[in-house]
Amino acid sequence: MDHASTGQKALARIDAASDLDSVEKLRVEFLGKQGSISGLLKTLGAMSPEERQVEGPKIHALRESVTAALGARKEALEGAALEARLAAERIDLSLPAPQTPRGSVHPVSQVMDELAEIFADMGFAVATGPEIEDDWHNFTALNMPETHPARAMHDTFYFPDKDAEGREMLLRTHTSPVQIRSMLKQGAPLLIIAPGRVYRSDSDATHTPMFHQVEGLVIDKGIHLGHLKWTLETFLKAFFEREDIVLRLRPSYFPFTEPSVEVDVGFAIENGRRVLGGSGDAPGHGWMELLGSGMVNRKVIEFGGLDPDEWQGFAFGVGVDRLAMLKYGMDDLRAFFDGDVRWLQHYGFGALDVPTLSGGVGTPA
Ligand code: 2NL
Repeated sequence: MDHASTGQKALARIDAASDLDSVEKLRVEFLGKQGSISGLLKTLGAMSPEERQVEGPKIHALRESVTAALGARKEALEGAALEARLAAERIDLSLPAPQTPRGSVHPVSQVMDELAEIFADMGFAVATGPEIEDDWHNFTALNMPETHPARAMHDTFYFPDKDAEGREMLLRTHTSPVQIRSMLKQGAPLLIIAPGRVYRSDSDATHTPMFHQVEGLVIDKGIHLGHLKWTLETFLKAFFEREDIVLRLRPSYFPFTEPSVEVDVGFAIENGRRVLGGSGDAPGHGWMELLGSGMVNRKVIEFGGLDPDEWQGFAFGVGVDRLAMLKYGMDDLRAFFDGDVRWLQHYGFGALDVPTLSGGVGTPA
């Protein structure tokens, strides 16, 4: 048997192997259980001691040289593969970093923050409460009797089951129940705003079944309509960032206030858009109904656990979505709740924006 020529052939084939798969196949062919060199090793057992002494070292040397060649070839191929990968994967550190998607603050959240800030400057605290209410806190305590039309099924979302006290359960139709709860819990004097989500079974171009409201309540001794007017005027001037905001108070009716006052704000038309400011009676100007308010009805003060001969108060309510539209020039209410990120990219606010900084341009006439 010519081991030298077997070895030369094996080494030549190993050197010619062009990938790791081929190297592995050769390893199996030579050194595997059924491999040719393994076969040679097995023949040693059948030899005479003399023969084995001659053949043994040759076969072992052959196995060692083939093993070494396989290892060297494998290492060389792996090295080449790594080189190729490094060359292909080179990182260009001068390329701009990929954009990180950036979120933004929804205009409704922004306006709620602005309102909290403005009213905090006047001494108001922010009060919150449940969105699932009972009909006593939502209606009865607000002097809205069983027969009041707002209680009707077509305006209010009722739950199928009553609570433990047998009260109808519903999605609050305004944030007034929060203020009733605050009166009962904290007593008087009281200065609070109650911002939040409210629900009415209503859906068209200008009404969504969920919308946002902020109500304000002041209870103290000797509170009168003058306090109401000053507070709303100061709030609206700060919110719209204009000193020339003019209010018009009109008599109205709400069950929870007496007297009740509808508040209009004067506007001008500039570049086809309604912009708040100036008297609504000036030529080319008009009045826009903005919020409802009034002196808290004596019965409501009693429902809040207070003596109406000792404590008086005023209250108001305004739509937050409407305020946002007016200040920031948005004209479609439904877009507020579509969840289209393009709308938010356009109208949304940076997390670090100062809440009172106005970018308002008015709303279409
Ligand atoms: C509107 C009218 C208003 C109130 C809300 C109120 C709350 C309590 C007592 C008395 Cl606890 N009143 N809230 C008062 C007047 C008007 O909202 O048109 N909102 C959009």
